[in-house]
Amino acid sequence: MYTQGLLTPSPKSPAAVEDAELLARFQARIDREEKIEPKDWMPDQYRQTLVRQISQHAHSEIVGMLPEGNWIGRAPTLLRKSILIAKVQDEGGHGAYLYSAAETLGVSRAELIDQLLSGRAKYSSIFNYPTPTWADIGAIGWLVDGAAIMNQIPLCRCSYGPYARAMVRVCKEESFHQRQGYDIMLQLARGTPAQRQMAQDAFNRWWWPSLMMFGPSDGASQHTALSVRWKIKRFTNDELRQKFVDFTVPQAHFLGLTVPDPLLHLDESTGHYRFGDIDWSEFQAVLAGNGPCNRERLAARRAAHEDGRWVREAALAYADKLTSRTRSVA
Ligand code: FAQ
Repeated sequence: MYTQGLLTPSPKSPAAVEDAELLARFQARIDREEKIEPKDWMPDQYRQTLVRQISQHAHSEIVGMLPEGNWIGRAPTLLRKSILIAKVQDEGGHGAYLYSAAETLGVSRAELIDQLLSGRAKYSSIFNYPTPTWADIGAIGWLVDGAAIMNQIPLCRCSYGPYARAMVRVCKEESFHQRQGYDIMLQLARGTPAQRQMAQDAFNRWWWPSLMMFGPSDGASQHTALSVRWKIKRFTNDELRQKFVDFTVPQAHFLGLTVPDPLLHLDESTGHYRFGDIDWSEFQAVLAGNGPCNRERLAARRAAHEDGRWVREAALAYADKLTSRTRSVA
């Protein structure tokens, strides 16, 4: 889709000394809302920030297939099953677009996947939680995809062209995902007392981890200031978290669910919902690999990678065969 050949010198070469003039011109392009494209000059740190964020995002989509994949064989109806299969496939597609976008920055997909499987790369904390009931599938669609949309709509205006363009389609699909999740919750909320309780329990499990998806609070976020200056991020973590709370609490009320936060209240003077403190020690534990499902998730990805080895080898052998045939004809 995109070439990896850069017309500008490699950022590691002496010719790529990032002098003040180049940086000023680069910042001026960003300020004029011009898109930065793969072959354009960019500061090394801009490139590194994008590789880090886009690859973590890609890994999140791929690992994010697992909690819901767990329910494909147990979805309550044929319709729910086919919707869930489509959703999980979409997430795999999002991972593929995002790895392609990262590759435009000069890093290979194989290298990125190796970082994930060796445990060196991060992926979203949210996918380290279990899905014990069908209501968890509703909660993921409603809350996790809802949070993902809140975060990703502004990424459609990210300064880096390939990432911004990939996000447009991703957001359209996430919107369908969010609606299907809300629809599951609505059906459970209108169901028997046991079904309503199941919906409430899943909501209790996913509410706080969903708020953590937006990342550390602004005071603790290492990358936000620079990413906002470079228009990779258009909003800070806390701004997006607040938007999500304001958007989601009325939806919870419509479902007749109770937000599991005794401190939550509407601040009439600002129109924003104020919420209690997030347990950042839980967030840090999940990031350190000690969440409820971290080990299980990585083990599943490693097994899938091994299972797919023969496909990669066969594809490479076929590509080699085609190349040697073309050579012998020429
Ligand atoms: N989990 O300085 P900041 C989805 C890390 S996709 C794990 O604030 P930044 C679709 C952060 O990487 C969900 N790590 O960092 C779906 C950094 O670590 P590093 C994924 C986290 O980048 C739905 C450190 O903490 N979405 O849900 C988390 O400026 C359903 C310091 O943080 C994206 O990736 C976290 N929650 O802001 C799929 C969106 N938060 O690299 C399947 C794109 C922070 O220094 C089913 N990413 N960290 O070692 C972003 O917007 C940003 O990267 C943030 C973090 C906002 C996540």
